[in-house]
Amino acid sequence: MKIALVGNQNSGKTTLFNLLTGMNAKIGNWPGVTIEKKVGKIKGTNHKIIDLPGIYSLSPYTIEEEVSRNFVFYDMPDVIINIVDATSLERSLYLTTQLLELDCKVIVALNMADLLTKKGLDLDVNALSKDLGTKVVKISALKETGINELISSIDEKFNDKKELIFDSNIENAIISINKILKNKQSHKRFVSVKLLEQDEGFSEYSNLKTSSITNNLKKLYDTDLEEVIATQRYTYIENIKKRCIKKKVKHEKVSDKLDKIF
Ligand SMILES: Nc1nc2c(ncn2[C@@H]2O[C@H](COP(=O)(O)OP(=O)(O)O)[C@@H](O)[C@H]2O)c(=O)[nH]1
Ligand SMILES: [Mg+2]
Repeated sequence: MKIALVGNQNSGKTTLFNLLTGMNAKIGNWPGVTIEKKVGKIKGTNHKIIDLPGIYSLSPYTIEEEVSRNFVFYDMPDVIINIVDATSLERSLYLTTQLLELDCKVIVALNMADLLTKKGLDLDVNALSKDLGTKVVKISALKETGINELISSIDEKFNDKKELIFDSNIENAIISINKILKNKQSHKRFVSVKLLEQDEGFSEYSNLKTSSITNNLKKLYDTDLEEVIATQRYTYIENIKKRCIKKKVKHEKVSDKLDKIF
């Protein structure tokens, strides 16, 4: 199987990649750019794993985002491991909502689990997994916890993936565009959203009919559709956060209080 490791910068991608592969990686560059490409094999399996450049979204604002998105879109990995810094869920889930729109199995690896308690946070993995409709595993790449569960989840089947549902105007436009796209087109939902966002990287999929759907939808909002869609992603993430993150009440030790005073 071909596994893509996708996540924000500093989410622990390199640490996890090295741990999974045991440092047996082939290091090169992505074609045409001086961005490091690392490919290895997950220890004890036949799964090939590719470390993708650190990114915050699948929108083409940086070369890293372009490389990563081309890979997940065109190279068709069997599984995406989306590594997420569990201590900054809000920033990370934006990318997750986009990855879930692809026709690809996504496993969310909640990394830095060891820091949650220190930060007085608790994360409800089951609630998050239910919300996203996909496998969520708490791990610490540094402390090497949760790694076996992560590896074995690669072979698990879980088909109840839930994409975020936009407002009904947008959802109806997605349905209309889906009908126009070629039957064998992969990642239909992702492509439809990109056409509504008028993302230039996907203009080859647009035609008069899809443009007219996009233009009609645009008239319903004051701001551009890319912004409307982004805002709805953030609202969705905000709601997930409320359900899944629990702040623990901190019982400060006397010594901690003294530390603050002096
Ligand atoms: N506490 C803690 N630190 C981690 C964990 N995973 C990675 N780190 C640290 O986070 C920093 C960024 O990790 P790195 O693997 O370079 O992230 P990358 O930019 O996504 O490749 C490094 O200092 C790592 O040691 C973890 O599970 N727990
Ligand atoms: Mg790295």
